[in-house]
Amino acid sequence: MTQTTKPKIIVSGIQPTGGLHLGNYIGAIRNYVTLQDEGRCFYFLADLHAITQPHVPAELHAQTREMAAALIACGVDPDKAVLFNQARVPAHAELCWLLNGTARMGWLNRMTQWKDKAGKNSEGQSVGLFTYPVLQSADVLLYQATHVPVGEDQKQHIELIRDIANKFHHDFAPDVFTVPEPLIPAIGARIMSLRDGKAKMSKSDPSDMSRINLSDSVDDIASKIKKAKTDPEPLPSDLAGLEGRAEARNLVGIYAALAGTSEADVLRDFGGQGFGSFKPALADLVVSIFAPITARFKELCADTDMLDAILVRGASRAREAAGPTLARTYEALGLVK
Ligand code: AQP
Repeated sequence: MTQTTKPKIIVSGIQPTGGLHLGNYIGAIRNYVTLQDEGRCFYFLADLHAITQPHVPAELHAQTREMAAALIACGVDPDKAVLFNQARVPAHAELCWLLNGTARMGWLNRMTQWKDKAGKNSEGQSVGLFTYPVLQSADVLLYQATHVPVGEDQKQHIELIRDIANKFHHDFAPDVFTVPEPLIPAIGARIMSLRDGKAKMSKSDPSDMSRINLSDSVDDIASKIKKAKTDPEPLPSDLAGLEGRAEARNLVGIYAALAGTSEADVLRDFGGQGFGSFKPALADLVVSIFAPITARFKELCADTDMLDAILVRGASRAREAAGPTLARTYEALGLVK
């Protein structure tokens, strides 16, 4: 089915494997909020993905609820978007299994996230970590998504979703799924660690100093930015001067993304100045955006009944929306008539 004839359907998820951080916010969640007024949105807490790595069962439910609070605090409106956790919608796991017959080992083997996470110990990883992108395909294809807002790290997985949908159409039946497009922000698509300009800012980084969390205090944010790794040179006046300076480029990119301006404009304002003056300005900007969200997040976290009710209602809406695609997939595979 061509997308031009269809209204926008937007689907994306976030793992409740830790707190929401600045990379998630700039790379994906800000976009979730904007897109709510542009189409039908399904935003989910990827708790089924979270169990592909070691986790503490007693903590997962609370973390899922907290991530729901974080999304709402950022501006996701559960009356506009369908907000739910995957585990309450069994169609995700079901469609994942059905698509396992179409996904190819070679495709999954090429995924850089798999290679990065498995490292030298691929034999010791869970099968779920390997087939993680097939579950992602199910997440997106179930709802006939036209667009998937994600950070740059997920671009390869969206390509894989497209490959799986196209192969399924070729092998079994046309037009069962919509082939989705990624929506990746022009600025801030890959926010890097504050400790290493070559590593992605991530919830799973063992160093808390590598990221700014939604739960951080104003002092934490100022201190993390003050201690962020940089080099001794002042900021250059143009983009060419950031060549080979990954940490400086990352901080300039964060500033530009949050100020809604370009990296070139940031350098026009701060070029020639040292990090001693740039870092406090960046910290003030981050605090001005995160502090109100953090305050709201803390209020929401206190109301667990309300958060559970939102997730139960979201799951019921998601189950209803997922039903027809799941049924068509069973039929196309010859499993039911
Ligand atoms: N550093 C980032 N810059 C821009 N976007 C990012 N995203 C994640 N990190 C960055 C985007 O946020 C959404 C949720 O992704 P996730 O739940 O996989 O987030 P994470 O922080 O990367 O989580 P983990 O558990 O720590 O996973 P790994 O180990 O993969 O890093 C996605 O849209 C993602 O693109």
